[in-house]
Amino acid sequence: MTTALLIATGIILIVAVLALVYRIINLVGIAKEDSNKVTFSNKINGALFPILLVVGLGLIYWSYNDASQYFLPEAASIHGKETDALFNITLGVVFAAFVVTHLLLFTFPFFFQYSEKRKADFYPHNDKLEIAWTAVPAIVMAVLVIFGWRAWADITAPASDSALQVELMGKQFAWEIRYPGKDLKLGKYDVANIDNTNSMGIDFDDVNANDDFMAREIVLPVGKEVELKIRAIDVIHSVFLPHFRVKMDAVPGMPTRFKFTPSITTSEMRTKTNNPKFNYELACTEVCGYGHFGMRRIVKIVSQAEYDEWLMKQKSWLEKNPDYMATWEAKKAEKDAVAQAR
Ligand SMILES: [Cu+2]
Repeated sequence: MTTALLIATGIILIVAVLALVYRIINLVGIAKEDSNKVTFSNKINGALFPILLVVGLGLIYWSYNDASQYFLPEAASIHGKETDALFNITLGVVFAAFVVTHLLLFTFPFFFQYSEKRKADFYPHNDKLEIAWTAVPAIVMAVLVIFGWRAWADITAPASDSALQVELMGKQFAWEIRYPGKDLKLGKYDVANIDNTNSMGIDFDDVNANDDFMAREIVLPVGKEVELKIRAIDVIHSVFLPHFRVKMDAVPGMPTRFKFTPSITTSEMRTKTNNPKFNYELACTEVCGYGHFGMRRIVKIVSQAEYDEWLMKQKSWLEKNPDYMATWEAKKAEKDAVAQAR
């Protein structure tokens, strides 16, 4: 055992000494060479830069092209076209700057690679140049921000009085949808009224609520301004209507809103996308719990005539729950009794 260990240690030592000798011979060889001599690797490295530039730009083109199949179709709302234009302009400006800087960055090492005939210039400072490359991007960015801010101010401005109001309530894990009835006014609600039947907590003390109805899907007439009144009852959800470029958080205890005007009907979009099964959708875009994926509702954009027809068929919540008002009155009487006893 001891002999075997000694032999192994000896072999390792001999190999280590041989490796060291080889390394020393190598280093002596390098030291002997003329340090100013430019080797062929100078040219190879110089050429690799433009090659990398072409390959890199080619890969960018490929990845954009390959991903484009997943891009959303054209915006189906009026403000959506504006936000898309802002996005594309910003992308264009940033991409142009990216291409110009990378063309310079990757071609300079090729054109200005080391040459014995040339001497490097020392250029430490230039005020005008520094002012220019600080001011130009600052101005461009400021213009982009101002246009974006103006668009956002327009989009989030209060809806007009004639806007169609629709209420969306997020809960784990579904969307509840409420429409005003013929009076075009949504009734009040109170979370204290929420029970197994009255899932949105509609307050029937408010007469405006009497003809309100709940829908399984969102149906909207094309070209009509819609005001979404958004709330949540448990955790933060988020109203996402990607085709209309709408995204607004649904926050418990803090109602939010969003207005938009759909501009392309579902059937027109089916033709445009060449997909007869195409549907607009409402999704939750807040990871709100284990059933988050199920928070999807179909959105139908139809002509005014089709919308009117759909509206005629809808039954108010009270019509669908005829016994509810008796319960409501009983509950109210109970509440009043408790209040009086105090
Ligand atoms: Cu959610």
